[in-house]
Amino acid sequence: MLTTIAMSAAAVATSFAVASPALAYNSSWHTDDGDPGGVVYWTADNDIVKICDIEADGWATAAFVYHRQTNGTLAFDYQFYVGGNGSCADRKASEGSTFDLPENHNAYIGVCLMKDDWAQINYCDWNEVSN
Ligand SMILES: [Ca+2]
Ligand SMILES: [Ca+2]
Repeated sequence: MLTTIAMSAAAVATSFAVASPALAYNSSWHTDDGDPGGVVYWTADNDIVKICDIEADGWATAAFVYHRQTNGTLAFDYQFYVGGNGSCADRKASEGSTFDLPENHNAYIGVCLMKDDWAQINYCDWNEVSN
């Protein structure tokens, strides 16, 4: 009985720890399919790009991350994906140089549906966000 109570308390504490940062994102948008299967959350603080697969549709959710250079052109930074309805993944500046986007340069992020190990990419929705 004591073990059960302790585990419940730990589960509650974990869900709070996960929920808090999710409320602090700066912008969010969905993939372009009619009943969207993917969503992205952008947080300028720590350059957090979080994506979630929100539909059991046979597609994973992918993100493509660029930044706007001083000369106006876009520079590619990284891409990643997460598959499985209800699954989320994120990348952030604190994970290393690839993910540390330049400050005071807009980020340009696409959220897409992806399948077959990047062979099919569709329903992308792009947004340029300040950083
Ligand atoms: Ca930033
Ligand atoms: Ca899916």
